Amino acid sequence: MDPAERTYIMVKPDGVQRGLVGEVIKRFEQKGYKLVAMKLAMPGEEMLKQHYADLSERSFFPGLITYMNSGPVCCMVWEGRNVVLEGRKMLGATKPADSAMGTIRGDFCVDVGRNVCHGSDSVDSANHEIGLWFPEGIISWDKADASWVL
Ligand code: RTP
Repeated sequence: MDPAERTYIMVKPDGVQRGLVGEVIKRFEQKGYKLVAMKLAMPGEEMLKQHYADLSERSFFPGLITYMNSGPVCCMVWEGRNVVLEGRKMLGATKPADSAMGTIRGDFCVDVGRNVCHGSDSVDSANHEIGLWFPEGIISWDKADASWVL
């Protein structure tokens, strides 16, 4: 278990439009994870097709790309122990009907085609997605001794 494990979390266009960026950030911060990169982006179709390349043969793929291309997304990288698996748990199951209450999808959506957020499903895909969405690189920082905020 790598304490510096990283995952790629993205608030999808419906989440940005509904003002849920802060909610997603709040949950990851409160859990104890560290934000190491964040930006708002209008990625365009080509980028989205690369991100979802493994789903290109699925019947819902065209609709997925149209939805993902309908507005800005908020791209983030979070760091911490077991953050890939724990992050997926915090998002909830892909289908909101299967998502437990208390998860982001369980609490905030009803439609698999508008399911608010994305999270990497393995350490390998996290590394791939972080490289895809943050080609400029990301920062590293240490949590300071908190005495200066008291
Ligand atoms: P994501 O990549 O967005 O985190 O989602 P996931 O791993 O939980 O699920 P995945 O199977 O990779 O599906 C990617 C996204 O495609 C949309 N989807 N629509 N209409 C449908 O039946 C359907 N199935 C999947 C969802 O937005 C899902 O998150």
